Amino acid sequence: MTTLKTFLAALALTTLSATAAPLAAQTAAPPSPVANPGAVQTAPQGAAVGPAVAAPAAAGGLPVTSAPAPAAGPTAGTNAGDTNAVVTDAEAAASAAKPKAPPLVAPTPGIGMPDGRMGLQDQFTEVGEDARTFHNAILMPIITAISLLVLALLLWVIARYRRSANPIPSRTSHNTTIEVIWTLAPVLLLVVIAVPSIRLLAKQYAPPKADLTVKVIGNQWYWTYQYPDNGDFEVVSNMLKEKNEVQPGTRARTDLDGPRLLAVDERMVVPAGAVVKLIVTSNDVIHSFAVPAFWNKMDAVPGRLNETWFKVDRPGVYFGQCSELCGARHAFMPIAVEVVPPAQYAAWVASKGGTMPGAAGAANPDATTPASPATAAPAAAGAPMAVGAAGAPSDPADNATAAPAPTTQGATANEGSQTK
Ligand SMILES: [Cu+2]
Repeated sequence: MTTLKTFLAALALTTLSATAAPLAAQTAAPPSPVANPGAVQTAPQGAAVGPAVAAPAAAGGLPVTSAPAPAAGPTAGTNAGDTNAVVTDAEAAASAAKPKAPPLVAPTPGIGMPDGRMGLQDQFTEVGEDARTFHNAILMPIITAISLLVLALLLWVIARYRRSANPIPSRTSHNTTIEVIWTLAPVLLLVVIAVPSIRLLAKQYAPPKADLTVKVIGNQWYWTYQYPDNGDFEVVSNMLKEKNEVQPGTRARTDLDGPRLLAVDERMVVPAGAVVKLIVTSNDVIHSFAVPAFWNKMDAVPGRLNETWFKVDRPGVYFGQCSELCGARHAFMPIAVEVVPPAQYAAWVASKGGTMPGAAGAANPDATTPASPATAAPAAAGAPMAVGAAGAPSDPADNATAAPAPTTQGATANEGSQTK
């Protein structure tokens, strides 16, 4: 156990040294004496995060995510799962044997992806349905009618008032009746459009109480998804390349993964029928999280938490793309959301080293509330050790270790899931 902690601390410090002061790396060199305070210090931070530490206290596992720097890129992110296992207070062997992930859900052609048809994609959220109806039944007919009316008027003027047919032009400059009509008609039309438009807008920004919160983070050029309600594990999602683009033996895209340029190695998985709250932010530049079949499009802005939501009842895979020009590989950071039955979601969470809230874990996937009381336990356990560590003069390693913590904290401290 102590060896594991030492190893973890060394790992954390080495990772950090890439971004933090080089001094940190030097301090990490003497193995146990310095490394241990580092390990001790990461623990209370994890405790401060809350739900991340809390649930496992009861469950026996301890997936603390404070160790890896989430901003450090795909490799660090991918390691997160393993590192979590190492931190576990229970036997390392037990956590090493994570349950296998449930099989991939195969995408349905034409659903949740473009398929050559004109118009909007089929919608799978209530907001999407409303928006699609609004577009197809109200906006398009009005736009078409106005365009045809203007075209007809133009043609009529061109034909009727051409010079050969109308040698002496009228000198009329005012006509009160027609002026009132062409002022009032557009106003009325806009009012008619405004009513369903504002209703739809309000619906998008008035989410029901969330069953699950996922923090979506844009990176150049991939997405990470954090699950604060399920032990705060993180999934790093990269586009899958074609078979002829990768080294032999490397995973390439198959039809089971999805269409070319949309398939990813790790999907965002959510339970069907649950209200999923997305907290959208970015690590570097502005991205945009967009899934057309859900009617979701939300900017991912560094330093800002944007919120959107969806609730999808139909299990399946739905694809989207980054929709804000974000750099060289903007076109190659697709989004894949896999909606699965709740039981399969639980299996997936377990395969990622996460935890389901509550004993049954089915009725309410929102972990925050049940987890919160447990937060006290690790904090209390960690406190004396933390004091001991703090008693030692703070060295550069302290600062270095503290640096990455805020990144994970943002995901868990949302009020919506706490009030649940
Ligand atoms: Cu982007």
